[in-house]
Amino acid sequence: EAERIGAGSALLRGFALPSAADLVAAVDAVISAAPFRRMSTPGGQAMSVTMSNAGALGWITDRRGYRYSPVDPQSGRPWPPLPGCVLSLGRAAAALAGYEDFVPDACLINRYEPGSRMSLHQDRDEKDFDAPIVSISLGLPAVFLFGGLSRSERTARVTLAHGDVLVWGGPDRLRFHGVMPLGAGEHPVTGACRINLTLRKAG
Ligand code: MD3
Ligand code: FE
Repeated sequence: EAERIGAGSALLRGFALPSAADLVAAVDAVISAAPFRRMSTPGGQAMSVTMSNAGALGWITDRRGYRYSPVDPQSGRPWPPLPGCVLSLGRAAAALAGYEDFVPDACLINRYEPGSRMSLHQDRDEKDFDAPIVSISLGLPAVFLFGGLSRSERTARVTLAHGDVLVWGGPDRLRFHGVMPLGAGEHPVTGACRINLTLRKAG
């Protein structure tokens, strides 16, 4: 059932489908307290994806750099708590992929509109690279790119659809990865966008 896409990774197609309605409602609740916003890279480029966070720590970027923050810089308040349905789904997915005691403290919420993309990067802002990252895709499909441990290695692509869950850990944790520009469309659950949740142990 789990597709291995690297030695430490698994693609669980449709794993989030039974809880998709709960997940979307949980995202809506988080966003009402901490709205999606467009952040800028340290170089000053606005990202095309809009973002928010839930959990003890949230990923942010601005002129001062990429980092995790316990407070939403837009409100000065802590990020909304990690929703229970997100946490339980993420822990179940991690366990299926062989990571039995995944305790995430951060959930980055990415919102893609048609044309939004994420260029090839590594996730290196977390303290502990031994913990996996769990990604939950909702809404419109996207073409996900995953490469190797150096930027120049060739990339493979996989389409991530509504309800798909990816677990990345072990030797795959530092692979370069990105998302191709989202195509236009309308999804019955999310409308004209894709939402990606990534659960991490950041601190
Ligand atoms: C592979 N998000 O937020 S999730 C990110 O679909 C990010 O929004 C993408 O890359 C998205 O940083 C991809 C899948 C993912 C997440 C983390 C990884 C794949 C990964 C870390 C290492 C290798
Ligand atoms: Fe990433």
